[in-house]
Order: sequence, then C-alpha cells, then structure tokens
Amino acid sequence: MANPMSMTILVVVVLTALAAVVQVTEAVNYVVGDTTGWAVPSSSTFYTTWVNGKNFSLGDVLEFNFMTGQHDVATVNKIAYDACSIANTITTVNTGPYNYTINSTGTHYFICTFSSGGHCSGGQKLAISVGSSTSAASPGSPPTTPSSSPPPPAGSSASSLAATLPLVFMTIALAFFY
Ligand SMILES: *[C@@H]1O[C@H](CO)[C@@H](O)[C@H](O)[C@H]1NC(C)=O
Ligand SMILES: *[C@@H]1O[C@H](CO)[C@@H](O)[C@H](O)[C@H]1NC(C)=O
Ligand SMILES: [Cu+2]
Repeated sequence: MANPMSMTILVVVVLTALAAVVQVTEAVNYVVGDTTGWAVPSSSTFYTTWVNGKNFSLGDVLEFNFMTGQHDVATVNKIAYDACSIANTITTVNTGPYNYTINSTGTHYFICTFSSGGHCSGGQKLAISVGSSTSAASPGSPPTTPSSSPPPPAGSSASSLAATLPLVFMTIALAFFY
C-alpha cells in the first residue's frame, strides 16, 4: 500500500491541482466607469482611460450602472463602435443596472444607443480586450490602437485544458497506490 514517500507526492500533487482550479475560477467584478457609472462622460476619452491598466479575463463581470430609460448597453462590432452607428447592434439591454459576464476572448465593444448614437459620440462607448485565461499573460495591446483583425479565440481550448489538468494530476497520484 502507500509508503510515506508516495503519500508526500500525493499531497503535493493534490495541492497543486487545487491551486490550478482556484486560479482558473477566480473572477473579478468591474464597475464600469467606477463612480461615474455608465453615462455620457465629461471627457470623450473617459472609458478608454478607465480601461487602461485593467486585465480582463473570461468569467469577469462588467457592471453597467445606469437608470432604465436613460441609457442602454448595446454590443456592436468595431465598425459600429468607431462610427457610433446604432443600425446593427448585436444585443441590446435596456434595463439597468446590468451585469455582463465576459464569456469569450477578443475585443468586446459596447455603446449606448440613446439620442441616435449621440451618447456614444459623447464618449459613452467601451472597448475591452480579453485574454485567454486568468493566469496567462495578456496580449497587452492598448485599446487605443486596435489592429484590424481580432485576436484568435484561443480561450476555449486553454480553459478546458486548465479544467482537465487537476484530473490528470489525480490520475497520476492514484497510480502510486495501484
Ligand atoms: C496586467 O497584466 C500585466 C502582465 O501580466 C501586469 O504587468 C499588470 O500589472 C497587470 N495589471 C493589473 C491592473 O493587474
Ligand atoms: C451585479 O454584480 C454585483 C456583484 O456581484 C452584485 O452586487 C449586483 O447585485 C449585481 N447586479 C445585478 C443587476 O445583477
Ligand atoms: Cu446613454
């Protein structure tokens, strides 16, 4: 059966696996615009500045604070984001406050469609870049100079690998007993 050496290895392996799980599932809640909330800001670069220095990851939550009927949150593509076009929104949420859970990698674009895009033109627009995993180094490219092609969606494979990693560790650990 188990000798002290294999027991020690088992404990180390299990702890490593647990650490991996905790790191992957850790999610951050961001209040968009902090105390300003989701509004027409005093400076048109307000949300670009707010994004600076933040590392967004899968599972993180963006909390859009606004009064229902005064603003909305629409997801759009880069072209609509740049032009503040409200003609081709992907999704629109009219009820505030609204928690958006980040569920894909790449760049996510949000605008307010009020005043035929006037709120967006006034700076109520948000673009965030999402890396592949919590622990992995983010691409680090500033959202002020986005490339024409979005980063490859490598997130699903990375996170599924992270999820199966503890299982692999457990299998190796059990092998010491049989
Ligand atoms: C974002 O990630 C980079 C590289 O991993 C790190 O240097 C930086 O401190 C992180 N920023 C924040 C706000 O956590
Ligand atoms: C959004 O998330 C925050 C933090 O978890 C929570 O306090 C708040 O009640 C949530 N709001 C909505 C509308 O779900
Ligand atoms: Cu608005």
